[in-house]
Amino acid sequence: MGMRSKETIDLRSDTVTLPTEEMLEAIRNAELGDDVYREDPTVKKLEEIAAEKMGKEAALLVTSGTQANLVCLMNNAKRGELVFLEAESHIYWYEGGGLSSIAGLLPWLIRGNLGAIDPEDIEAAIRPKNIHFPEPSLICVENTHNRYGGTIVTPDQMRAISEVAKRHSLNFYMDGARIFNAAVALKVNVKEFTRHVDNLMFCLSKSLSCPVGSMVVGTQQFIEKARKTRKVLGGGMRQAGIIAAAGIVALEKMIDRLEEDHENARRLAKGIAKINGIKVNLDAVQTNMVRFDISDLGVSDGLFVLKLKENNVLVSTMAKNSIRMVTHRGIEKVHVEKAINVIDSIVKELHSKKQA
Ligand code: TLP
Repeated sequence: MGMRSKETIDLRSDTVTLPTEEMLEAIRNAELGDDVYREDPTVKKLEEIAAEKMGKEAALLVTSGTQANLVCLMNNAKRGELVFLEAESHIYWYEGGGLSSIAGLLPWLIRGNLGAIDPEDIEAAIRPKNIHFPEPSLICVENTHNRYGGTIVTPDQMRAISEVAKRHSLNFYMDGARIFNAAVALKVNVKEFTRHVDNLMFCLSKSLSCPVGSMVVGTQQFIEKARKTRKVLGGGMRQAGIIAAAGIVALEKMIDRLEEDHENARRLAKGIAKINGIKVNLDAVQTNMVRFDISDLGVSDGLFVLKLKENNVLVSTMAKNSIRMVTHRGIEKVHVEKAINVIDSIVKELHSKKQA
C-alpha cells in the first residue's frame, strides 16, 4: 500500500508514503467539528498527544512542514532580526525564501559538521550590541538533517547549542521534520532532543506515513500566537479532524517501525558502496536516507536519475553529482536489493561506454 505501483521503487522521499488501512479507517470514523472555532475533538486530541510526547505544554496542527517553519520563524523573531541557520538547512534551501519575503528575517549561515553546528561557531558569530548590527534573536537546528543525508544532531550537541542560546537570550527552535527517526536510531526518548529547544515542529506526512500535516509544539503562549499566525497564512482549517485522525494513528503506531527504514537504508548504502565509481559516506547513513556521489561516473546527475527511472527506480538529486535515496514504509528488503542491482547494472553500462 506504500507504493504507487507494484513495479516502481520510489526512493525520492518518505513523503510519498500512502496512508495505512488503519489511518483510512480512523479518517472514516473521526469525530469532526470546525477547528477554527476550536470545535474539532480529533484535532484537539492529536494536539494533546503531540504536546505530551514532546514534553511541551501545547501543540498545533498545521498544513505542512514549510508552514510550520514559517509560523515558528514569525513567532520566534521580529522582522529585520537575525536568525542563525545551518548553511545547508531546509529553511534556507527549500522554502521559497519565505523566511525573508514573509517573515522578514535575515539569515546568518553557519556551516556545521554533518548538519550539527559547532556551538563555538555560533558564539563567535554573535556580535556585541552595536548601532550598526542587526539584532540576533533565534537559533535554528534541523534534526535529522536533510541535505547531509538524514544525519542526527545528538542530544548532547543540542544541549550545548541551547546553552549558547540561553547565555545570549536567543530563542532556540528545531525543525524536527524527522525527529522521530533520530530518536529511534539512537534508541532514546524524543524528549532527549526536545527538552533543549523552546519550540519545534515535526512532520506527520513524511516517515510517519500520514497524507498531510505537521505539528508545531511549544509553550501554551507560543502556540496561541502560532494559531493566529497560521490563520493569517491561510492555514486555519475547518474539519481538520480528517487529517488529525491519521496523525493520531501515526503517533500511536508508526514510530517504532522506523527502525526497519533505517535497516533498509544501511543495507542500501552498503550495497551501493561496493559499486565501482560510487562514493557513499557510510558514517552519514544514520537514519532513513542515503546520499551518494557519482562524480566518477562521467554522467550528469540528471541523466543518472533518468536512467534509473527507465528501470523503475525513482531517486532525487540534491546537488551536482549528488543523489539521494530515502527509505520508508513502502520500501522492503526486496526493493532494496532490486534497487542495488539496477544501480549496479547502470554503472556497469556507463563504465563500458567510457571504455568503448
Ligand atoms: N523535505 C522534502 C523536500 O522539500 C526536500 C523532502 O522530500 O525531504 N524541513 C525538513 C527538514 C524537510 O525535509 C522538509 C521537506 C520540510 C521541512 C518541509 O516540509 P513540507 O514538504 O511538508 O513543506
